[in-house]
Amino acid sequence: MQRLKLAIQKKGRLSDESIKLINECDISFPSSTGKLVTSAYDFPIDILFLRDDDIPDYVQDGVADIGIVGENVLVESDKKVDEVLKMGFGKCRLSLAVPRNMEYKSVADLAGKSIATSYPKILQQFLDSKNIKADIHVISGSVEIAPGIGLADAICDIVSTGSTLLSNGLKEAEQIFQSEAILVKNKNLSTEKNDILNNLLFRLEAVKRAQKNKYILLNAPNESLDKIISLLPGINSPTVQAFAKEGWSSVHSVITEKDFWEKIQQLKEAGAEGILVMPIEKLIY
Ligand code: PRT
Ligand code: ZN
Repeated sequence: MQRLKLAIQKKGRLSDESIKLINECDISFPSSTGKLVTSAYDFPIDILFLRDDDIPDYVQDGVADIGIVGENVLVESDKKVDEVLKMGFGKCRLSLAVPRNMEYKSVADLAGKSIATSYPKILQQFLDSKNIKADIHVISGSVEIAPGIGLADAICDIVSTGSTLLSNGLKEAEQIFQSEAILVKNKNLSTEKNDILNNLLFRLEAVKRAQKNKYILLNAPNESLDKIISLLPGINSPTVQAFAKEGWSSVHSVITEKDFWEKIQQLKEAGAEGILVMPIEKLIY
């Protein structure tokens, strides 16, 4: 039987979340043996631990069948792979930043300037789209120090909280690309490997959906049941059970994290009591 080869980052910002998500799909493998490849015990996948920059290349060439990588790295690499699923972690943006004391009104202020970056392709595309000509200096790390040491007038780098820019005397001027971790696959997977991938996706989607939803259990006075049910669409409709105490019912449903606190407030105002909210492990429609 074939096994699907999944590439994840060996050590870095995407490693822990990638491993956590795989484990939450009830797929386990020996932890940090220092090996480059390891086999899952209970699912037909082998896991390859790689540098993130190598993942698009390995997936394109079929050394790995699928991989989890930042969209920033994927787009910059320009490799031919299929995008399968956004993973919901590793969120960041690629931004242009300039010295704090530089007057910056628009991207036109960067014309003729030098910009240091590790993302020359994405930056060039952005500048072309704005019809701006600038000098791109490719450097592989510590991009944020370039203006301070006189290497460049501006930088284009990954920003998450913005504190690295701040501590290097820079300010964010333009956000040019939004990124998160993404699952990619080789374009020519065998039918058997595609079946394993679909099985994995089924689990991943159930876990991701569960993370976005909560199970809610509450007591409702019968006279408010209609109002409370209208607030709780559930997967189909909420489950309502008669309560031992006369005139009351127990209501079970699923609510999304998005409008969670607003919903709880509305439910309380409608007369709900004893509201219990619980995490969901898997959610399958
Ligand atoms: O060794 P390897 O090559 O595998 O790892 P790496 O050092 O190239 O990458 P790593 O682990 O730093 O990042 C992996 C991926 O995480 C990136 O490709 C992004 O998709 C994503 N990611 C999410 C980030 C950040 N957030 C992030 N904040 N990647 C880098 N940063 C850096 C950024 O370069 C800057 O130095 O963090 C700093 C900015 O952070 P703030 O919070 O101060 O704004
Ligand atoms: Zn890297």
